[in-house]
Amino acid sequence: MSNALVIIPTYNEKENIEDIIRYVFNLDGAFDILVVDDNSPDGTAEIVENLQKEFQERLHLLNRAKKEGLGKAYLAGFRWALQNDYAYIFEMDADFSHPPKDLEKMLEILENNQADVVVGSRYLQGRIGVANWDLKRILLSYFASLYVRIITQIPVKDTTAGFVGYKRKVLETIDLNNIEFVGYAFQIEMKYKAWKKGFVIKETPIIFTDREKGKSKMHGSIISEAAWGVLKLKIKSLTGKL
Ligand SMILES: Nc1nc2c(ncn2[C@@H]2O[C@H](COP(=O)(O)OP(=O)(O)OP(=O)(O)O)[C@@H](O)[C@H]2O)c(=O)[nH]1
Ligand SMILES: [Mg+2]
Repeated sequence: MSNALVIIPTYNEKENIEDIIRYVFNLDGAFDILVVDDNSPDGTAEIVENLQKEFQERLHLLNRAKKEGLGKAYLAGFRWALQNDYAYIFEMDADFSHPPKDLEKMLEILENNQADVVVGSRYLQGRIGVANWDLKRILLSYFASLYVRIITQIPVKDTTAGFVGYKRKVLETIDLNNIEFVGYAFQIEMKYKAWKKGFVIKETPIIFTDREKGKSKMHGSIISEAAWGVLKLKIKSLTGKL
C-alpha cells in the first residue's frame, strides 16, 4: 500500500477507465487508486473489478447506488481515504483531461511541504493551458475563474480546477458533512474553505486536454450552481456561517 491515493470518480467511462488505471500504476510515484462509480450503466465498475485481480491491494472500488454528481462522489471518496489512512489524497478525472503524469510533481509539492493543497492549474503566468477547447469554452472558464477571484479574493487562479491534491489534515479539518455544492461549485467550495482555514494552496501549471473518448456530463445547471454558489459562499463567510 502506498500513502498516496488518487480518487477517480466515474460515470460511464468504459472507454477510459482501464487506460487511466494502467497509466497511473505505471508511474514511479506508486499511487493507489480509488474509483468511485455511481452505478454506471455502461459497466465501468465491472471493468474495475476485473482489474482488481491484477492490482490487488492497490486498486479500490467504491460502488454507489445512483448518480449523485461529482461532489457527492468525491466526498464519499475522501471519507474512504481518511478511514484507510492515506496521507496524500488526489482528485482526478477519468477522461485524461488531467495529465496523470503531473501527479508526480504534485505529490512532490505536498511531500516537500510546499503546500497543503496543490492545484493543477490551467491559468498561470498569463497563459491559458488548454488544448482543443473552443473559444466559447475558454471564455466561459476564464471569466468564471476571474469572477470567483473578484468576489472571494481567494489567491488561486484556477478555482474550478478538478485536478487537486490534499494533505489529509486538510480533509480532516474541513467539515465534509457541510459541503453543499455538487458541480464546479464543489471545487470552488473546497478551495475556498481550505484557504479560509489557513491552509497553503499552491498552483502548478498543467495542460488540460478535452476528452477524446466517452461523453461529457457538463450541463447548464452546474454553471448556474457555481455562479450563485460563489455569492452564497462569500455571504456565509461575511456572516460567520462558513
Ligand atoms: N461518480 C460520479 N462521477 C461523475 C459524475 N459526473 C461526472 N463524473 C466523473 O467526473 C469526471 C469529470 O466529468 P466530465 O464529464 O469529464 O466533466 P467535465 O470534465 O466537466 O466535462 P468535459 O470537459 O466535457 O469532459 C469524469 O471522470 C466523470 O466520469 C457523477 O455523477 N458521479
Ligand atoms: Mg472531462
